[in-house]
This record gives sequence, C-alpha cells and structure tokens, in this order.
Amino acid sequence: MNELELEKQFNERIARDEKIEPKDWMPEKYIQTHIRQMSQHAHSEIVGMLPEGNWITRAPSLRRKVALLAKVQDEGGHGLYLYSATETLGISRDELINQLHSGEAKYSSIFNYPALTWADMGAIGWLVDGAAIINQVALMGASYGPYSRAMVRICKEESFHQRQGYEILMTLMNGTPEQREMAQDSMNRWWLPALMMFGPTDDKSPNTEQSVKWKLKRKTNDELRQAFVDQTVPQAEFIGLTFPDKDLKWNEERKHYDFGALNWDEFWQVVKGHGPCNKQRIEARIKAHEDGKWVRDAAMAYAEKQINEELKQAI
Ligand code: FAQ
Repeated sequence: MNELELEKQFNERIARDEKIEPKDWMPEKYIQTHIRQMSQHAHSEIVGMLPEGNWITRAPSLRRKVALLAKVQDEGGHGLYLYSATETLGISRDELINQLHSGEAKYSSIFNYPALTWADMGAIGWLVDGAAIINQVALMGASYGPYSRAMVRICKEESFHQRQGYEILMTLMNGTPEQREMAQDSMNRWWLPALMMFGPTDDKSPNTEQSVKWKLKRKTNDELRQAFVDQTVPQAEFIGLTFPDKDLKWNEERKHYDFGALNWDEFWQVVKGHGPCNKQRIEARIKAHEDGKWVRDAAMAYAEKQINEELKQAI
C-alpha cells in the first residue's frame, strides 16, 4: 500500500474515533507532534515537582507533610508514564531528557514562578492541578492510545491533588487575618499565570488546528481556559477569595464568565526562558539527573548480571 492510501486509512480510523497504537502506521507529522506535546507534558510533571518539593520539609503538620509528599511523588510518577508513552513513538528517554536539559524542549510556563509561602501549596494544588485536570480530561479522548490511557490514571490522581490544595486554602481562609491575607496574596500571584497555562489564544496557537484534526486536542486552548474560569469562580467565592481581575464578571448572554486580557508578553518571556525561576529549575533538574547516575548505573549492572545468569542457565 502506498503512503497516500495509508494516510487515507489512518484518517478514516481517526474519524471513527479508533485509538492509534504504537505499531500502527502513522504520518511522520503525527508522530513528531505527539513527541513534542507528550514530552513537554512529561517534562512539566517532573519540573512541576520542584516548587512543591521545596516545601515538604516546611509543611505545618505531619498530616500536611504526608499529603504533600504523596502529591509530589505522584507528579514524578506521571512524568514516568508520559516518558514511557512518548518512547513508544521511537524516541529514547535519554534524548528526551537531553532536550529538556539543553532548553530545546519546553515545559509548562507555570513552574517558572516561585512558591513563596505555604498558601502557595494550596494555590498550586487547587489552581495548577485544577487547570491541568481540565486540560487532561479532554486528553483522555486523545487518538493516540498510550497517551489517552496514561491520562485516565493521571486525572484520578490530579483530582486528589486539587482537593488537597483547595482544603489548604479553605483552612487558611477560616484562620487568622494573617492567614487569610496569605491565601489572598497567593491567589493574586497564581491566578493569571494559571490561566496562561492553557497556552496562547486560539488565533495565536499554531498547533491547534492540526492537533484538533488528529484528535490530539479535543478542545482548543480558549475553550479549556473558559471552562477553567467557569469552574473556579464559584469555588473561590465559596471560601471568600477574590480575583486580581476587575473585568471578571458573569455574562448572562454567553452564560460564561468574562475575564480581562492576559499578559502575553510575560507569557512568552517565561516560555523563552526568562521567567523568575527558569534558570534554577533547569539547574535543579540537571543536578538531580547527575546525582541519580549511580542508581541508573547500578540498575543497568544488575540487569546485565541477570541476563548473564539466564544465559548461563540456558547453556
Ligand atoms: N508553557 O500552538 P500552541 C501539570 C507553547 S501538567 C510553555 O497552543 P499546543 C501537572 C507550545 O508548546 C502541565 N509553553 O501549542 C502538575 C508551542 O510551542 P512549540 C502541563 C507553552 O501544544 C501540577 C507554542 O507555545 N500540561 O500541571 C505553553 O497545541 C502541579 C504555541 O502553542 C500539559 O503539557 C505553556 N503553558 O498547546 C504537575 C498538557 N502553552 O512546541 C506538578 C499537554 C503553549 O510549537 C505540579 N499539553 N506553549 O515550540 C497541551 O495540552 C498543549 O501542549 C498546550 C499547548 C495546551 C499546553
């Protein structure tokens, strides 16, 4: 079968909502787009461990420490599923890690902002995981089987993360005036960066059109951003938090909340490596990778020993 016929069959499978599996024929651009998005997603999970990991030793109680520790470990696990899923497209883990360390691959802009107070653990869980869930629930319907299946488990775990974050903020909002102030300050710093996690507006998003056709993206950046705003406003109001956006209000005609313009210059600066913490995040990842070399070497030596033992027994 020639390339054109293969592509026609492939498009028909996508139209029928069939999952595409690793050994199936795929257009080269489909492969490259998936490697780009899935690896960016994996990198975001493991870089995303850093702002919260920094607070594990400073959690205010044992219960909070246990929950935060579990959450950060979950994020590491998400990174691993996603790296494995990306490897099914013919790229190695080493290549992916090198792309992150060299700055060739992107990761989510949000993780380049600093976590300054305990309330930020609440805001990250509630807003950042909340935004991630809205995006990832849509990705459960993605056409590439390994990506779509990874999302199912990831979404279950993210929903616990979101609740633990919301509960931290709810507790602070029921606390002293200083605690309420800390929670509001955190909301003021994280709200707009969380909205920018969904990526540029649809008219400035070069990848959306093709990714929607391939059913990699089931919703556009603006659709997901709007869903997140609509879901989050009542939750904030319930615990008494206000929004750093004077244009945020319910639009009866649209049946959605309107919100003010986002600072896209800041977004692109952060994406290009000039955010408040880009340098320290990448340095921390490189150091962790280098410090873990002995573990990888030991695992390889052990695997080699096992193979040699099996070979000896087979002879
Ligand atoms: N940050 O054409 P589009 C989490 C780039 S997981 C940095 O719209 P696309 C869990 C984009 O790559 C969070 N770069 O791109 C957690 C593209 O550049 P390229 C991560 C961004 O791919 C919680 C260019 O801009 N989630 O939070 C961003 O169609 C707490 C043009 O943009 C995912 O990765 C950004 N925010 O749509 C962990 C979900 N936005 O590559 C720890 C999967 C855009 O052409 C603690 N990814 N860019 O040079 C997606 O759904 C999509 O990739 C989008 C972007 C929606 C992020």
